[in-house]
Amino acid sequence: MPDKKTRKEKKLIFVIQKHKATHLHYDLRLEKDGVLKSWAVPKEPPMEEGIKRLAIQVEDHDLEYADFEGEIAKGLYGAGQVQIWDKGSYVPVKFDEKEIIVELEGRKLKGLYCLIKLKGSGKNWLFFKKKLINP
Ligand SMILES: [Mn+2]
Repeated sequence: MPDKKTRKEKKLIFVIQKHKATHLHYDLRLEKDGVLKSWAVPKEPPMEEGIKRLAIQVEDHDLEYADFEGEIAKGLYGAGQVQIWDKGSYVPVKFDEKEIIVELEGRKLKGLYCLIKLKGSGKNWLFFKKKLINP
């Protein structure tokens, strides 16, 4: 059984960047194996249980990108304003190819969140706050 100290050492970066590109979306990023695993969420990420959001997996980003805010110039991929919408750390509970459960410690998103890969699709996932069965 890992003690509290061990859990603390496992804290990893989590960030959500609000991105006003051609279509407004929210880029959810989780540090994993030295990169930021990334998903584009077309609607505001849920702060409460009971709301499920589509999350489209996109290419990994460098860790340094977690601090990026500013303007991506016209003509470049993703042109538009990027601002950090939420940032903090997370503790992985489960992290595999089809299911990710994380405990988020952000300013807006706190608690257990799930990313579940949709069957038959290469990159579509569902992102939602996990219902606590025994609170
Ligand atoms: Mn984006």
